[in-house]
Amino acid sequence: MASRKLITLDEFTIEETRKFPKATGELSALLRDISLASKMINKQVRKAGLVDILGKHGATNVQGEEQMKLDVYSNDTLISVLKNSADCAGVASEENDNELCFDDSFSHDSKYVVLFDPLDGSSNIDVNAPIGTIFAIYRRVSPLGKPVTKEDFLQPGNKLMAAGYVIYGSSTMMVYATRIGVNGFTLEPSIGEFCLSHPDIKCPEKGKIYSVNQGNSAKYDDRLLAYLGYCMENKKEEGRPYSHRYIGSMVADMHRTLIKGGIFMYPADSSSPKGKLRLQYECNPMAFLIEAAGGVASDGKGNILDIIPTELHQRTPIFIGSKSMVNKALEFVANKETVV
Ligand code: P6P
Repeated sequence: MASRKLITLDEFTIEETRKFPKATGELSALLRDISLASKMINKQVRKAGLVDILGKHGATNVQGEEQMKLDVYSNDTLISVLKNSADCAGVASEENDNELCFDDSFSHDSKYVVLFDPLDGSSNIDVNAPIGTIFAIYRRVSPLGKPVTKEDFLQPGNKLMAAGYVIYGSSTMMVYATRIGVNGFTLEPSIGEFCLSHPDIKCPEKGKIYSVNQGNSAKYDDRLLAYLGYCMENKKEEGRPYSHRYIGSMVADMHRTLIKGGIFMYPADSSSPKGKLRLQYECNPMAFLIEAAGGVASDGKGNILDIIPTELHQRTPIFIGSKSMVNKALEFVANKETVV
């Protein structure tokens, strides 16, 4: 029996474009550019232990975090590919202090800007744990024909056009959301193509896994500790507590949450009053994606996607995943009934 036809990312995005007569194909082309950069990153990630690319770069980024060599390579690769893209007017990265407004005539007429964390979870690189690239695509708000401005990068998550991640794990997958849904593509190394493997992903309404760095518990407030206590108590209807899983790489913890259901949290604590994770290139893209899959994302008070950004690298607490689990957490943390 003939094997099922593989649908490549290129074929899929072209088909999706055809569904919208007014679509120009620029967003699809941008997604393909990001997939190209991720394949180049994947090539280095897969052999990191064999060449002198592992280990520290010797510099620190705007976050004050020690840069790993793969961080720098990944960042440089994404910037280079997107700068040469006909569809990207500028980028902002976790690794760069400020946004990069591409100043050439082509880019002046490009409609989109891309924000990214080029290699999230990089502290896991030298222990071979899953790491990933997170990206967010906005339509620019500044006028065409000129360089983009800071405002183009400070839009709320509810203005996103597309967002997603590439996870470099047991396989390499690209998962992205547009306003019409979430689809996952697995890299087929023998042909060098991302192929549709997880069409129309939905985040289960309920789950049994909670994901948080409990090592921070001494810094949590009483409401959050009460919720963690709830997670650890036997659930009468199931006769067992939730399971706890924490990889320490947002992309990996979020991919499991998306596929299996559950809740991922990086709350505020006494030493990080705004949480650790960054709004514009970690929390917003993941919130956009999880909501497109039927889940929810909150900062503990309201919807992550409604936060109006004021700084490019600002942080936010995050509670994200299966709707019923996030709302249960918010009953404890926000002391309100169903918040999102
Ligand atoms: P902690 C990785 O450094 C990261 O930015 C996210 O990928 C991850 O979810 C989080 O930080 C882990 O932080 O404090 O638990 O090590």
